[in-house]
Amino acid sequence: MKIIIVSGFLGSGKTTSIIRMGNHFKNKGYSVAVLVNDIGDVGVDGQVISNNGLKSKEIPRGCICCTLKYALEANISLVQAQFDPDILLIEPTGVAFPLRVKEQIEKMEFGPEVSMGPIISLIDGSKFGELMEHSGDAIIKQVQNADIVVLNKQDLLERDQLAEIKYAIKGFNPDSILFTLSMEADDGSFNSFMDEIESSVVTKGEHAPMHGISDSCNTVCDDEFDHFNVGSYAGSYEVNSLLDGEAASKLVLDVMHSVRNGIIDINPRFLGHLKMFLHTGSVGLRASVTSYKDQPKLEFVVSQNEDHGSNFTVFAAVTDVARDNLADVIENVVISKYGQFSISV
Ligand SMILES: Nc1nc2c(ncn2[C@@H]2O[C@H](COP(=O)(O)OP(=O)(O)OP(=O)(O)O)[C@@H](O)[C@H]2O)c(=O)[nH]1
Ligand SMILES: [Mg+2]
Repeated sequence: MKIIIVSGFLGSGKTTSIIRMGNHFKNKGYSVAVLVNDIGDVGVDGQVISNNGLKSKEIPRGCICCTLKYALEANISLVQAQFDPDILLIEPTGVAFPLRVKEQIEKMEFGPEVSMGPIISLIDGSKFGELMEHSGDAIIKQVQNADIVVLNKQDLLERDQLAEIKYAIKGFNPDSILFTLSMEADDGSFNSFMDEIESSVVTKGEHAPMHGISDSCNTVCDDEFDHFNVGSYAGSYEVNSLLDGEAASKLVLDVMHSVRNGIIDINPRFLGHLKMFLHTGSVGLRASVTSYKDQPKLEFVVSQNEDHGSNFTVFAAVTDVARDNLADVIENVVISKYGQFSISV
């Protein structure tokens, strides 16, 4: 089993990339599983990934590079026992430094059948300036930790902006391989990117040595949250009826607009990720906002889950807003929709 870490700041496109990469690998005959780590108490990405046809496990509530390193080890073993994939894609949280995740895995005792592939770091080109202004050192460190850097969301950038950002990234990590991509667009660059990943998976991954886990990095992890100054909150709610597509979109858009406005009242220039997933019957609806500038983006996926009830998960991790304030905003917005949509906690 080859492990590939797909990292990058909140909302940079990790889950989008993992779904696309995973399905690309599957089409080439590899078996694939995904481990996703969310900062919040309830995860969103695991549901999105499994609704897109990939086997996944979620590790919520913290960071797998330190406080959850035992959960990481247990989950890698579980994935291996249950799915025995050729490739395991790991999505750390958006505030993680991926080299630490790799180092933790290298200390685990998996034996020669588990080895490390490349670290990929994504960067959202459309927010490059603001990200650098807010937490430049930490963003640079994520780039420096990578073997392969993806300058993502090229569809939102002009040609001269792209050239400037590429120049800066090359300066941060001259040894990395840099791809400029749009993970959502269908052009040839994605195939070149996947050719590079495939060749490093097949030929270059080193075996993970066996050392046993060290206990040394809890404080470092707290630093990571500090580096980005991100607060986070997640809530999960039951919807007591099945909604059709129109009602589902209305609920998600209503909540998204209200939560986004509530966060803007606290931090008018927030960066991060406000994301929601509504699963109702055979429909999954994913919604996303990655900064104060974004309008909500909705995406329907046909649910591949057996469970045909309805549930709704709301997650926010944003810069310079405390967790309690995020909790107030989200809970108040959801409560205000209770009557209209028959939601319960
Ligand atoms: N325009 C554009 N949007 C993209 C691209 N890639 C991802 N997105 C959008 O960016 C948003 C965030 O994408 P995700 O894949 O959820 O990002 P993430 O890094 O997994 O986010 P977290 O797990 O919350 O840190 C979603 O609305 C995606 O649709 C891209 O290439 N172009
Ligand atoms: Mg994600």
